[in-house]
Amino acid sequence: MTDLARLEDLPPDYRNALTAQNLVPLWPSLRALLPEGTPRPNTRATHWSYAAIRPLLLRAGELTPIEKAERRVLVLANPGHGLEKMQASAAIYLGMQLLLPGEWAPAHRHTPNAVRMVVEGEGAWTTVDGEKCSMRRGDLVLTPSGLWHEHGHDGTQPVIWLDVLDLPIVYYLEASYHVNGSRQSQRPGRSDGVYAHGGLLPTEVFSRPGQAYPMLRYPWEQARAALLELADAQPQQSALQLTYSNPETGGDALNILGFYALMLRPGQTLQLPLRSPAMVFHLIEGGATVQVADQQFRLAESDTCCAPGFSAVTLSNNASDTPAFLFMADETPLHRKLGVFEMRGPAPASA
Ligand code: GTQ
Repeated sequence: MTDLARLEDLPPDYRNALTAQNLVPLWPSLRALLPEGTPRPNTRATHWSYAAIRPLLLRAGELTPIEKAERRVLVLANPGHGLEKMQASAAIYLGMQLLLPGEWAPAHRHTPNAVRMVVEGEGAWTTVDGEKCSMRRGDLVLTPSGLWHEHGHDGTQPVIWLDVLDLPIVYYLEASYHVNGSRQSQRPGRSDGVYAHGGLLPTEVFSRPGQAYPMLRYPWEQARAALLELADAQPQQSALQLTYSNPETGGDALNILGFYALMLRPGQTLQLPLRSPAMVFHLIEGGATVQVADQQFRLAESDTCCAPGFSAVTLSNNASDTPAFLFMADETPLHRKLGVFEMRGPAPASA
């Protein structure tokens, strides 16, 4: 590939004349903008240990009252983007949020979509669009773009959850903002049992349900049971993965990021295909190793890691007698909608 001329190859008076007119020559930056063959992501494969996060988050609980934080969150920032950018990948934001007993994180709504993956503690809830969603370990709760949400805690121990937002991409689009609100009146959770049976869709006879986001809470006990049943029913199948979906449309649960629950059989190693979107892995149960290109992350329960797009990812269950359960988030819905989604190579064989 031909080396292109550099900025310094141009005479200073010419460069100054360009700058004065808000003009920039393309060719010195062309290779960086359009690298050969594959992108050169800033996103770096990164591992965040829950054992390291937890005491720092609890200390934040002592240092900063909820009234002074609104959301008491430590952001899992990718050093490849610069920590101050507070992003895990181009489109994914990750944060660990702490709510102490009796605390209330007040109602607001914002343009970025969020989900919560509950990590620890009992008794917290998130009210989304008036619907009270209880939060138990492994549950996924959606707070889609524009819907009011607030968090409360009636239990006795700290509650911690992982926030996954599409904040970086919405911010980049200059479309990120929030509106504060007052305490919502609460209806009991509607979605817990309503969509619990795959293929059987509750049907309104007299009116259309009309809700863009009909299911807001995905209980872990249902996802876990579904994975175990899938493993039983499909003994030959290597990739045991469920997509958190909108049960009315069958499409992704949210518009920008995708969310999945994955099970590794005892002793299983699963090589994922090379794909364009960046991914996040969070270990719900068991022990797993995530290999991203030449880096290896041994995840303990509640650990989180990320992989840039187009990287070779291999997941292994560290245990030979028990399954491992992972929560995954990725940028697939966004890439598909934008027409830049790619998957390279054949579907991998699995040990
Ligand atoms: O709980 O509403 O991690 O608004 C970042 C922004 C959590 C939340 C975050 C938020 C929230």
